[in-house]
Amino acid sequence: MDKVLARGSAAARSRPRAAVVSILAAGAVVTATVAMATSASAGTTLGAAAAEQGRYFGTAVAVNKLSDSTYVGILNREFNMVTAENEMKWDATEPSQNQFTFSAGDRLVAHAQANGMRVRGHALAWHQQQPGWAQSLSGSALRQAMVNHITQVATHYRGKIYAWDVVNEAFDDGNSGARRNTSLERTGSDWIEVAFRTARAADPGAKLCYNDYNTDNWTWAKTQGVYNMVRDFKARGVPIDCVGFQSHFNSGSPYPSNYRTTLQNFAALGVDVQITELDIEGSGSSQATAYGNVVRDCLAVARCNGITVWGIRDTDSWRASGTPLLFDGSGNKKPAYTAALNALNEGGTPPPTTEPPTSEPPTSAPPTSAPPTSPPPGGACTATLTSNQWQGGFVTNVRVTAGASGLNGWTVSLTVPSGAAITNSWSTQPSGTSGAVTFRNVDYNRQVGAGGTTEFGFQGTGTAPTGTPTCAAA
Ligand code: 9MR
Repeated sequence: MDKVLARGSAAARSRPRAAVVSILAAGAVVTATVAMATSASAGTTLGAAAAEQGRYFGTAVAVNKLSDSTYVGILNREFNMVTAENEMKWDATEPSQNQFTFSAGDRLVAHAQANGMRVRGHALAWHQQQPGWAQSLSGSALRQAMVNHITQVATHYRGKIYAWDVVNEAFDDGNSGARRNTSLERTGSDWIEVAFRTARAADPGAKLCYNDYNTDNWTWAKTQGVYNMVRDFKARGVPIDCVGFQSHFNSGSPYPSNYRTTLQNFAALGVDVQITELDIEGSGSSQATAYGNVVRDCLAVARCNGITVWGIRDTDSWRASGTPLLFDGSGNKKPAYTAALNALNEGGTPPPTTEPPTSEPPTSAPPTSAPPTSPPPGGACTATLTSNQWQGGFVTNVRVTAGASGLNGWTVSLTVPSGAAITNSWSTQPSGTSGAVTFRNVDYNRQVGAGGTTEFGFQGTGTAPTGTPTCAAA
């Protein structure tokens, strides 16, 4: 069988190394190389503009606000990634030991899936927002409770989470650069790597992130402390895929001019970087400038996957009095919104498009003719698949290329192999989960200019689909 080199999209690129190795061992199907979508058109929403750059734009969501029509209107129009502001935390999901309640988190996942959004999971292990019973534990009882919690929650959401904040805020503020002294830390200093290994075993398809605040300024001791931990984890093979920079900025912790340097230096360790809880206190043009700077810094770093703001309207914010978000209390766009959108549309460095070779090249004969460089004349669109397969599951990215007339709505049809099932999808609405499935555009990727491209994806159990799907104008 052919050897595989999974490469291409940001999703394929960032699959855990172990997953790539298992495909190689299994000798699965060859995947195609895909450059990221960059079309000339400007996105008119945050999500669409970020997608043009191969990134996402997300927000924290408070699930009880999903009945607020203004809130949901902005959410569905602007964002293509969501984080549960509180609903997936330890106190919310395991209020009594080993009794799990997932209903609120499940509501958010369902809303995301129905609207073509992805989900960041937040947060598996953290010293705050622990249920009372966990606060009273220590030592091996707490360690075991943490491992069980991570296993149960990550297993429940397996296949539905783009990235998990596995460990949150484990470093001290101040000048020590040391780890925070918490009951989790006192279970043994290996607790963070145990948390990552546990999460990997429970959901091998999710990117696993370390997430913290006040790690934005490269010169700060806390930043250096986290950097040294990530470098050590990469050197020792601890399964970490990404670092989340919360980026809660205010006068005490302002946007630092070396922010881009921080993102670049972490990415150079071989992890993705994500801006996970962005809010910037202030108003008017100074706030707008800072938002624009953050967006430009992310776009300048190939491995910066995307940006999540910590709420929608100022009144939704945990720091409401600081008016730190992109929409005012009535849901109107602020100057900060326009600055962020414009910065997205300026473009930046595309995400990585190739994976460095990890094994011998494919043994199969190369194609006998060059692949088409443009869609066939008269065809409305073409679609290509890039998949990454691991034992028991897969992620597939689909690239849609418009023909000479452009697209105002599209569908892609393919057959999911027997025994396989789709568990999650993004930037699309699938007609089903198995057998013959048709994927329809969502609002923000309906229009594709002539020769332009857009991407969507899905994750599933079993074997990834292969071949060339059918693409049609809707
Ligand atoms: O926004 C969250 C707020 O509703 C909660 O009361 C608070 C409790 O700790 O947590 C807030 O979210 C935090 C996030 O989970 C981790 N980073 C800091 C965020 C703001 O405090």
